[in-house]
Amino acid sequence: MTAVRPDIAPKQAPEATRFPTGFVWGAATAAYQVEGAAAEDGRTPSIWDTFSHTPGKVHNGDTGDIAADHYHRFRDDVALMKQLGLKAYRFSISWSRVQPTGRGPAVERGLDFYRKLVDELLEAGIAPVATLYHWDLPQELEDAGGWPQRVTTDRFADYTAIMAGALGDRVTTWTTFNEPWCSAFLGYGSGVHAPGRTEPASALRAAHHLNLAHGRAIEVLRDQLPAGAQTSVTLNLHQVRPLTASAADADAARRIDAVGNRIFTGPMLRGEYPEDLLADTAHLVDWSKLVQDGDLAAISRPVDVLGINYYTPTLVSTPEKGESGSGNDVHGASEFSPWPGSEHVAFHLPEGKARTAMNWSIDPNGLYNLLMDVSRDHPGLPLMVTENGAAFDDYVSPEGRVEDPERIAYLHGHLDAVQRAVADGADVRGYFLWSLMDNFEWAYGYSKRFGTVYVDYASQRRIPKASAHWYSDVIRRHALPEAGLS
Ligand code: IFM
Repeated sequence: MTAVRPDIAPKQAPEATRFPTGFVWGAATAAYQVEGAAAEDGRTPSIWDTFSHTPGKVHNGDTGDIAADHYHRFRDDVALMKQLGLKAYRFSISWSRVQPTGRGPAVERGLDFYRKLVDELLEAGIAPVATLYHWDLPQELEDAGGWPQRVTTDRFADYTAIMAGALGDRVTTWTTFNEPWCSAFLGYGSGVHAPGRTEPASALRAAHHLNLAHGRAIEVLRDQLPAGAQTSVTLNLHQVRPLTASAADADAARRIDAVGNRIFTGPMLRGEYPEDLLADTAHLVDWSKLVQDGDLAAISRPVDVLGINYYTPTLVSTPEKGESGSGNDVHGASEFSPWPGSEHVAFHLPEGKARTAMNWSIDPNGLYNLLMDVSRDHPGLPLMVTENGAAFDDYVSPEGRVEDPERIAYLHGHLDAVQRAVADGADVRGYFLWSLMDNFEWAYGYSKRFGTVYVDYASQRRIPKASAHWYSDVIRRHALPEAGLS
């Protein structure tokens, strides 16, 4: 065996700190958050256009009308992605851009935008990862009842067929839904998201129909996509922890796990709704009528990859006497609970942990535990971290730079957690940073910056933050630098 002379050995990270071969490095965005061009080329309003234009719903009255103008600047954005060395780009499709009324024939100009975006990505050597639905239901479908109505699943199946027909020859990774929990429970429960309804029963009905629409879309994708295409769904699984070791707090955690996580993983990955969820919510919906014959078989059609979004853990207890049932829920202020059947659960922020600009506590171990828990509960299911990142109060220095050491530390900690989970047996295939660039952060408008690229909204100038250079270096090495170094 030839000895390697240390003085001429390539400067490579040691094997243990490298990521698995084929590990995908990406960044993510979503249509309403970045595209803009809200009324161009035939696009009609989605529920988020209506919601953001309703006074008092979004911070500062911000809307996605222009956003980061990705619709017009996608070529430059792809060039930037290439410069940063990204291997994959996760974007979502605006349903009302391609099928303005949510039914009927597609608008070619809308489809063309996505065709051009995908071609540009492929040309740059970046894999497109398409999400069919990231919260922007065509307003006409909401007017007809929205996700609480079963018929919306028919519309989603038709829309999926249109998109598979238009992009199936060039997009190999498809995600049905992004975070259906938010669509159901923030949209129809607490009402802090579009369409802003505060109807606990409708939220549960929406959750079932989102599940069903997912299963039906998987069937359509499987029928239409070439062999080898990958299907997936992305869930924001809550890493729920009880505040104390008491039985009461354990029960609070169980309730939130049921209505936050197992309401999706149960039917999707096991073909059943959890008994405790059905019992906790029986006063709100008649599940025996809501779930029809064949629904569970449809919902549980296998996916190739499970996407996991993680930002912060969820710490819960039973409320002290006199304490309100919501407390520090990270999902935004509302007098209505997003957690039907779990109204009497209190939420807490852990003591002594650093927080992001969202006031979310920073806890990379939550990601490690989540990946390990899902691997244990669903062995053999490949995982992908489809979102992870942090908002901080970034600004441009007089020298024109954006220094974001807290974001670098956040990303380092969470990528280290991914690596530890992989070392301990979790089959994690990739990581998508949220977000490629600053964008419309829903009810917070433009006040929260999650991007690794800074967007000066007045000029639409892009400035890669220090974290973008750091991430680029991680991708190039396929490994993390020593802690603290960048
Ligand atoms: O911006 C959102 C994204 O749209 C969905 N996941 C969480 C992100 C940060 O809040």
